[in-house]
Amino acid sequence: MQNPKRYLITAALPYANGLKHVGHLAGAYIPADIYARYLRAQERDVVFVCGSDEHGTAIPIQARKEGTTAQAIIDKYHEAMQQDFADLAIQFDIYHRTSAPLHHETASAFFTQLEKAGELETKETEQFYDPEAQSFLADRYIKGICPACQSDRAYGDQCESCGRSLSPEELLRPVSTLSGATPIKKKTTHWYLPLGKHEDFLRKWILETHETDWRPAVVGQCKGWIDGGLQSRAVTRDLDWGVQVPLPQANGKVLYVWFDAPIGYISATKQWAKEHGKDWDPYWKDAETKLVHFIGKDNIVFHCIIFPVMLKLGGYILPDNVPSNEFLNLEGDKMSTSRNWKLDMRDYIDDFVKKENGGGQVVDMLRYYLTQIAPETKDSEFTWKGFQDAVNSELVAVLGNFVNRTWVLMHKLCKGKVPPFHPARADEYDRALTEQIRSTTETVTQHLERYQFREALFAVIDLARHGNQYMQRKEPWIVAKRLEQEPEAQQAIDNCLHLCLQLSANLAILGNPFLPNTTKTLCHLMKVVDRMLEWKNAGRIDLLKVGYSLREPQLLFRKIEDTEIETQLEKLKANLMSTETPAPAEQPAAKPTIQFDDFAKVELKVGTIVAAEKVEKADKLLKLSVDLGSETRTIVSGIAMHYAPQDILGKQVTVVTNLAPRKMRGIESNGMILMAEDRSGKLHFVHPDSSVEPGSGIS
Ligand code: B3M
Ligand code: ZN
Repeated sequence: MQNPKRYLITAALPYANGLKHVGHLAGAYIPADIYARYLRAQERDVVFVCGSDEHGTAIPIQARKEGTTAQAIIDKYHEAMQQDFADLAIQFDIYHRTSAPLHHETASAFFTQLEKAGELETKETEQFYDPEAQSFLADRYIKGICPACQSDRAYGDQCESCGRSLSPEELLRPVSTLSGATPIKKKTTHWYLPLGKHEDFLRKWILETHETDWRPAVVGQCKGWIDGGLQSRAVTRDLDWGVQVPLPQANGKVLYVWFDAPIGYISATKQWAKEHGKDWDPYWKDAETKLVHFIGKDNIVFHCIIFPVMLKLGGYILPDNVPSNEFLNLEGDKMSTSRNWKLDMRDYIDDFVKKENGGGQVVDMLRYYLTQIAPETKDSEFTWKGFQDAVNSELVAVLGNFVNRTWVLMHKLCKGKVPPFHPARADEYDRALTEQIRSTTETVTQHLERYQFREALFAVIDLARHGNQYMQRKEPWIVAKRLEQEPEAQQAIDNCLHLCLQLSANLAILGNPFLPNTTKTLCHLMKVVDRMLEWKNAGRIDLLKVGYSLREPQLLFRKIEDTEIETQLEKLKANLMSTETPAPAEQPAAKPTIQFDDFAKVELKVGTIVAAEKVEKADKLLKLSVDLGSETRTIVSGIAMHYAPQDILGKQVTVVTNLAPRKMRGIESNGMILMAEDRSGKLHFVHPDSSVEPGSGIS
């Protein structure tokens, strides 16, 4: 779209179920922020919206993990993510949340509109249901044995051990994670968005109109979906967390999180408009608005197929582009939350940003490196060595060095003032540099317009590199030695530093979308105000007025030391070790045969765990209270690495009740719980296949 009247920029709404890592940052937030900053510098009418995605099963699941409520989880992570983005200079115009009443109203009205227009279908299907908890079960709530790898860490959507995606039907011995009951199938009615009806529209819109301006990987994925046949998608769920379905017969059902989350972009815009006395409508309904969604590749189908159909049906505009990124790996391996192989934004903030006064330059270092390695066309990789190299050999040695040399020499040879330019003495180097400034402006602009952020950044650094080469050729410090015999040599010095200063001003403008803190420092050094940073000023060589006195030199960047990256690498490895499953247990040697009398000496009973807590300063131990019918016993058990206290309440277990008492960590343990150990070394309770009276004997 050429010269749109206004822009609406969105970045994927992160789930409020945990901190986000640098892969997320590189995938959506940094590119979106660069683009929004660039448009603002062009004085375009632009709104950049984001917010927390606070619905879906991910939230209550995290709540169970942390032993708290879903509300507490979203409050905690909404706050934390918002802070992390702010700390890394991601400048949203609004960071909203989908739990806000305005969002619930907006999403619910959207559903009603489609339902009233007859655009949704209902279907009755059989879904898994927990008869004990009296609740339908989302796939994630069903646990069982993986049919592929036999691990017991398999869920109804995916196996956590081998990564295979699963459907609940495939699980062996499925149980509900709510109650431990075996799920049954129960009929339920849901609302569906019939995507098949919109195939022609999608085909034309994506494969014809956007075949060349969208990234090939995005078009490719869309083509795959469309060619594969578009199935109707359920837009409601049986769940008690989310936006209520606004129909009386849908009591207890909520909108599917992927139905309500993208509507979050609209409600965020409404909230922003409200706070700024604006009208939100044209941003979503006027054809002259350019809508751009920044996302990671796992979100393509939702932003390019499902949401556009919803938008079309609702009478909204469609995205002009969906620049989606591939994944960012970390030190040779996929980033993973469950394996703790990741670098959270918060980790970087704590280890680098908070330790430094203001932290601006280390923020820009991360933004720089993540843009330089952005996975725009293929997966790429974050390595600490790569980070160190990018900082030391580019930011420090090229950009920082150029600015520092310019300022030092200008103070030494031009009395700290912008020297005049003497056209009569201009030479080919001056003309080449002037041309370089102009052409770089064009290159950077073109790349930004095409969402090629790494190329754009490369061109900016390359301009600084040209600055260094220019300085090296002109050698004003050598020319200065001739001044006594040849006073007019001052003109050559003036010309060189005049252009170097104008180049610095251009670097401030062109670098601003990527490195906003560095630009701030440059503005401080040049004693200029933000107005100078308007994009239309880029390419000019009269930005700093002759005779204007500038501040003393100040280093833009510091080096990253070897010890810093060593510390980070060690930290990563330590994190991984703390979560990695232990080496497979060795098969115990067979024990000698015993007589029945020997066995009969052991008293075994079924007990029910009624209380559980961690034992202080003992990683492996839980202190349990076990109901044995006639008595409740305290038993200390080495299962803390395998079970969280809140997850085992009510579980029935096998107890050796006549074992001599033993003290562990000062607590007397009266009995032992039998556990089965699997190949990976994980422990499992041994219990009756249906519930029995506590205290029942086992023989
Ligand atoms: N929360 C998924 C994700 O973070 C989802 C994005 C919603 S964008 C509307 O990958
Ligand atoms: Zn598996």
